[in-house]
Amino acid sequence: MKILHTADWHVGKTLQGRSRADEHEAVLAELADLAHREKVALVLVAGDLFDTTAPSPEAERIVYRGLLALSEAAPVVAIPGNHDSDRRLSALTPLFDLARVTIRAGVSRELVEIETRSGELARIACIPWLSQRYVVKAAHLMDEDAAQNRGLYEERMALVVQSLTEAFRPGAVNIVMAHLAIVGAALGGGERTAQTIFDYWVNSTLFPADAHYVALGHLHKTQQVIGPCPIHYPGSPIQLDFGETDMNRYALLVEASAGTPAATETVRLTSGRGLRTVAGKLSDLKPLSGTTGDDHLRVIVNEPARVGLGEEVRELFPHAVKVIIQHEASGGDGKKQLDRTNLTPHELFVAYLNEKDTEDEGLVTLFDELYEEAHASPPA
Ligand SMILES: [Mn+2]
Repeated sequence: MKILHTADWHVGKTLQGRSRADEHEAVLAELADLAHREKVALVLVAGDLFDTTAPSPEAERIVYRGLLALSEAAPVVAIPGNHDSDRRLSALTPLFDLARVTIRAGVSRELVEIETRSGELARIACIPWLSQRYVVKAAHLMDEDAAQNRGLYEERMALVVQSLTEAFRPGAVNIVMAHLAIVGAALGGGERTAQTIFDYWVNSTLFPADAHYVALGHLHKTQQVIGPCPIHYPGSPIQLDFGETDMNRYALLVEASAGTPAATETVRLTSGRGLRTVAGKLSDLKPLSGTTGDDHLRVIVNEPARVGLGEEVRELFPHAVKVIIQHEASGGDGKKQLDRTNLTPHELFVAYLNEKDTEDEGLVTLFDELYEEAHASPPA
């Protein structure tokens, strides 16, 4: 049977406040076209459909219509990722069931079964994103050191995978779909930092050799992971972050049968706009004007700051979403030190991210949550 595997849509993600809704709409339509054209028997969406757990109505419209459009080509099975709200998705489960879209928001021993028109059976063990706090009991998180907790997380994830895949059956196409990070795999860029730290990485050896295919989400770079069976990340369908090195985006077409391990083919997706960084003195940048197509640009200008420089750069590059003026002062004292004395922890963290040239609202929210948690008064 032919399967379309995609993940990490991150619908709702903006770029310096600019909406990317049109790109997301276009790329989901491109995926639905691909599913129709290739007559796939099954579509797998391995988490991070949304960029936040509280998406805008526009983001919801795009994702839900995208899922429905895919389901017109073939049955769809989806799991939440670390950016999704499992509760929001699980609330919609009964409605989506009516439309051949199965959303598995929690862990269940009952595998999802999809029978194709030709009578082939796919059995899918679904493992949505599980936080360390969920998998390793809170008490352990407080007692043990980080390395031990990582071990515990991995150990318990292995138990989860094992207990679900025990239900694999000869004669069916046995699939694991999961949202997690595998040791040795490469980050694509734009993943949420706090949840890509090594606490959450597991070894590919926890997947069983009798899985015909492991459909992963979480890392944004298209890649195969070495392991006991075919294990793949499709990557995000549009480029999400300036830090991403590969501008090409893909979906995976998987050919699987009960008799052989799956073979995959990468299919290039072209709907999203590129994210590109150009850097140099104004004289270096001028010749590049008009050569960058409709790519979103980050422009780093190596000139002393002066009034009007930003506007000049934006005139050269109308698609510039970020202009950074970065002049290495000769003999100066380097970066101006920020006066930190009167800043709140929230402001300090935002200032730190700015210094690192990172903008991630999700990360700031996570920081705020953790800070609150750490300072909450203990129960009486
Ligand atoms: Mn993701």
